[in-house]
Amino acid sequence: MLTIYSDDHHLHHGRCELMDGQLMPCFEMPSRADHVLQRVKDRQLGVVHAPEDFGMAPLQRIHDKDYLAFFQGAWERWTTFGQDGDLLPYTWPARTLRQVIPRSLHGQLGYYSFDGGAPITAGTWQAAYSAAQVALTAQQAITQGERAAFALCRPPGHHAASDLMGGYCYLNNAAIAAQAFLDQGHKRVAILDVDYHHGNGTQSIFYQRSDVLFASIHGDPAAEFPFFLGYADELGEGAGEGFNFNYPLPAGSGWESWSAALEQACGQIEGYDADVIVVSLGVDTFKDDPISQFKLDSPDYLAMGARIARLGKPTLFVMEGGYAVAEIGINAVNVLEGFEGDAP
Ligand code: SP5
Ligand code: ZN
Repeated sequence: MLTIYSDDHHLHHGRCELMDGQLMPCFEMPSRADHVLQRVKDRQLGVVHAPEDFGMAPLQRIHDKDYLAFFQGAWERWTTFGQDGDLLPYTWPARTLRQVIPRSLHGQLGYYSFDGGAPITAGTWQAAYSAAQVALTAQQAITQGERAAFALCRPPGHHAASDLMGGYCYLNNAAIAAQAFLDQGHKRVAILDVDYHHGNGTQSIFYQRSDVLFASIHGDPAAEFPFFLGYADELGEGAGEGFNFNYPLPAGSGWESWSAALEQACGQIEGYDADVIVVSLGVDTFKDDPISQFKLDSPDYLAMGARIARLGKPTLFVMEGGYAVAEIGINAVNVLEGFEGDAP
């Protein structure tokens, strides 16, 4: 399988995230992608190519123009305050407050984010821009005839909405790629999100549309980040009604219950008759993940890939979460090897 990868991800190395009531060293770190790349090479998965540059237009198909301009310029504005440390939001337009964009940098950052988990550093824009180009380059390879491709994106994307960053995500790589498939003539794209966390950004982007089906298996939002989206009764709205499927599972879920949910998600995707599948590939479902509560083991990822392969469609894998850094490469590449059916 072809892998697309850019070294630019190293430009994003946040120091701290606000999580569980505390400032903590970032779990989303550069070594994550380095380990996945190393495993791709060790297992001789296939060639690794650098991304092409498709410019801003495909990003603007998903993200609000003002959001992109804000994100691109935020670091520069922060430095004019004499600051050179990570920039984090600290106040948000919650209930009772007006959704009006203020003039202040911090006000705007609160407006364009939903949590304190996505620090902006000097290189964050460039890293996120390149990750989106990684997804688009892998997407192009599939339109040119590849059965499957792996977009080794970092930072991840599935929590990012059209005008919101959060949950380590800034640009929604999977959504950008899905839209590119449609813009190039595909009619129906299915996004299967297997990350431990609900893909709130992706869901919100396509919630009112029938040309992208979204199915996500994740920790129950009543107990787990991102808390405010991802329940089973969210089925889409308007033209999108019947094209959104959430499978929230309790803490402690292992392969037996997880794979039963996968079976249901795959059933929906089969009924939809998608032209192409985009997999939001997070491996934070792993039993030793430091911030997650599922119990999948490394061999389970082979079975996951094999089941996705049985959908029988061209498939784009887009890297999302996974924070057990020592095992992230094994688990992510196991999905890809399971898909290709050449597992040991
Ligand atoms: C892409 C992605 O996986 N983003 C995840 C962002 C999660 N941020 C909040 C995590 C809160 C974790 N709480 C863990 C409690 C375990 N002690
Ligand atoms: Zn996650």
